[in-house]
Amino acid sequence: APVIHRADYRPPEWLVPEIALDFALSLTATHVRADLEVQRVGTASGPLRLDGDGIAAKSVLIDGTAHNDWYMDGDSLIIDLPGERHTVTIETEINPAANTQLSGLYASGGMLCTQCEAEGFRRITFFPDRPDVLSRYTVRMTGEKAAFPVLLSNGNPVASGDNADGTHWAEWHDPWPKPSYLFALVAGDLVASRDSFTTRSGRRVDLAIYVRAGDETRTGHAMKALIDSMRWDEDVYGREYDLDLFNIVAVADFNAGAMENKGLNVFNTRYILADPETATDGDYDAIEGVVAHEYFHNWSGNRVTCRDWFQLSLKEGFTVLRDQQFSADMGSAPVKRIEDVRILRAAQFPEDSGPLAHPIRPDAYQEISNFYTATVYNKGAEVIRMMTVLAGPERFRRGTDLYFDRHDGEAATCEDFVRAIEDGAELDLGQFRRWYEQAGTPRVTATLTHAGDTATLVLSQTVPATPGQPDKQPMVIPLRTALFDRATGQHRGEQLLVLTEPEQTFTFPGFTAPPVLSINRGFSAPVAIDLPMETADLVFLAAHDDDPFARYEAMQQLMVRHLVAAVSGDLPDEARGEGLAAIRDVYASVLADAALDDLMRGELLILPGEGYIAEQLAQADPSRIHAEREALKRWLGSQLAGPWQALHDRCTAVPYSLEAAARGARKLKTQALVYLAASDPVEAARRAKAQYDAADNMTDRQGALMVLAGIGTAECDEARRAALADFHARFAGNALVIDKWFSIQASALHPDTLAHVTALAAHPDFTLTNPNRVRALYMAFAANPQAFHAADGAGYRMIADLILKLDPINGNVAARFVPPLGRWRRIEPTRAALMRAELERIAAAPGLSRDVREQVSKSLE
Ligand code: HT7
Ligand code: ZN
Repeated sequence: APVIHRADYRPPEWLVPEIALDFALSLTATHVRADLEVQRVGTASGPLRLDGDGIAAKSVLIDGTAHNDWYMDGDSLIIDLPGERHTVTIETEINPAANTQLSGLYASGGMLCTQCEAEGFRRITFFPDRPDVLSRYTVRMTGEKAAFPVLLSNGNPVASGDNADGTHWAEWHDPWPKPSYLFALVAGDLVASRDSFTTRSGRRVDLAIYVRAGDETRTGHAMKALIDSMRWDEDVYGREYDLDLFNIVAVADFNAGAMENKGLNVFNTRYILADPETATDGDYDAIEGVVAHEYFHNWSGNRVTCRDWFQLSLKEGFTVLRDQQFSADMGSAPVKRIEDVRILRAAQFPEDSGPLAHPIRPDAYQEISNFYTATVYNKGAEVIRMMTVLAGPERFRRGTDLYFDRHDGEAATCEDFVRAIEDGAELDLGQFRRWYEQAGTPRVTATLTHAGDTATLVLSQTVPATPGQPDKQPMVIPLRTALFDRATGQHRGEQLLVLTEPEQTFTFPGFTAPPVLSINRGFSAPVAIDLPMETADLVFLAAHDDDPFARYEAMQQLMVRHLVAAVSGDLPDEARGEGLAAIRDVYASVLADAALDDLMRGELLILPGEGYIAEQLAQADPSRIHAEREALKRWLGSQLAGPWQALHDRCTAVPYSLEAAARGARKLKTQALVYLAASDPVEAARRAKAQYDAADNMTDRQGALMVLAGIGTAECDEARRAALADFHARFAGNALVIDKWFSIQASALHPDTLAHVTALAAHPDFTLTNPNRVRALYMAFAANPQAFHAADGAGYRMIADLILKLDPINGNVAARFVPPLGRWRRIEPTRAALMRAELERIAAAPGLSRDVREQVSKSLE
């Protein structure tokens, strides 16, 4: 496949200021007529090039007359045009029901909907399908009134009517010029939940969430999130909504989470529908975050869009930061920060250290869909967050105001964003730009020494080599730092240390005794810190640090160090005993600390993930990591059995509500079961069954089922099977909950998980055509280390088989399963060979999608 390079960007030679689309809708044969007002740019002399993908032109008219002066160049339609402005009319016919890729116009449960980002519009009609061509859209849809009573597109409805033949039509107009990736159309039998929001300048905005009949009772949380987001974006970023209506549609078949089409966001049902019986607290949080994210794109993405897809992080990194800040303001900011860092470490750090590593602004791609990554999204957000750390909130806001003012209505670049922050916040970001250029997670080594009354901190940094980038330059790394006085348990104020050189020394006078270093507080920079620290000092920070993230981090470090030493065979019995005791004592004090709220307590009591432990090792043995982590869990379960049981009892008494205290209790309730299950499965199964049977909400029910599903003890098997059967029967027909049923089993600790997943793939409820169901079973499985890394390679084979089977159906989703196999270089040699062999088997298959081919070939390089 051709490689597209950022350096090759050329501005368009033709613009399309206006487009009128006319759809004659049908599930199997939708007829599309597109009228493009095209305009030559300056003195450009080339022909008009229109992108297409899998479509054929039934007719081409130029200025109203049939024309033969066009030809196909691969998938592109090329027209030689004599003048400066013309009207080009093209007719195409598409089959939405056959569109299993879910890109372009497709059918989902009898409705029609679109997904155009990144390059789906060219599957509907021929067009310069690139984000720097902005057009005003007028859209007319005609369809059977019975099948498609609701007809929606971007902007405002302008006219509608009935025809004598049982069809009806509607016309929509979007006043805001937009790139084709933000076009949307929805036609179906849907009902709306409605509300309204009045903007700060007094504009009343009608809000509607369209769902299938019966689901409208589960839209309240999404609607609240939308209204909260609209208010928050006015308050925090000064951004007001700009149309008279804002529509959301929930669709069951969707490749991603949601899509920010102008005025018509389309959502995966998973990020809209919730009620206490069917959605967990985590689901509620995800809905709030995704609704906000898509809404915030109205400014960061739509009003200011991207010049080209290499600039994707311009809208995604910034919008992720904005949704993270919003969720922090809506709930617990420290807990949100810890969760976001956990996601970054679990999803992005491995990307940065693997064969698919790329900068947040990539330099080249074959298939852009493969670049909707944790790097572009989550590391992109961290990079802009560092600007907020360097500038402070007021100056940063001046920068974003300038950015929106300067580039409103434009297709901008990451460089435009950085320059606006520099100018608005009065900040020099010269060297900082390397964060956009260099891939890889920087490593900072910190050494603290003490002599006389001075503490000296030496910081050095390295950025690891990544594919195509063997040599790296030093980064700007802002590290919020504090030095604690052991005697008082206090520090004298936090300092921001900005590391810019390969090595720098900072001195701190006035310490008569060696202080304890707390560094990268709040995770102010997305780096790994190497800091040789005494266990006692980590215990000190875990107990005393006033920065909640740093406290969490001290606990994580305590456990990571112990586990890394244990799996490396580097832990003599005595040290193992001391390490375990220290961890137990810190756990005991966290369990007993009355000053902690339960949501935060829950964070402090989370064991480091197996993937994160593996990241610390040059080559990991997943079975050793799993065994050692389970051993630690068992130790904590047995040593603290009484406190865990007391905690479970206390939290069980808290009634259901969405308040933080009740949510904290639910989080801890299942955590207590997890630790108990490791040490006393029979008692844990008894408690889990009781929790399951008494559950009046999905958080408790799912937590209990997850624990039961993981217990392999024979005497608990009947309870495990009964609960799984009950869950399936109770929620039959509710697709989102049946997804949970699949993923609970695929992520279970149970020793027979691989066989269970094989059986589940043949279950009548399983289908490869619904991405949520595929992810529920197989993403959960690929993220389950002991099952995926089965010593005989059966887990790798299962994922490779899936990729090969799914690829012809949906290459975009299939490609998402390659990265777990692509980590082979960081796994012990026997498994690495098995993983590589599966990648080679995929690579040898004929007719692979561009998506899978790019990921597999890079993973083998
Ligand atoms: N901007 C949206 C991206 C998206 C997407 C990308 C590739 C394939 C399917 C897709 N659906 C939505 C989502 C977002 O970041 O808001
Ligand atoms: Zn986004």
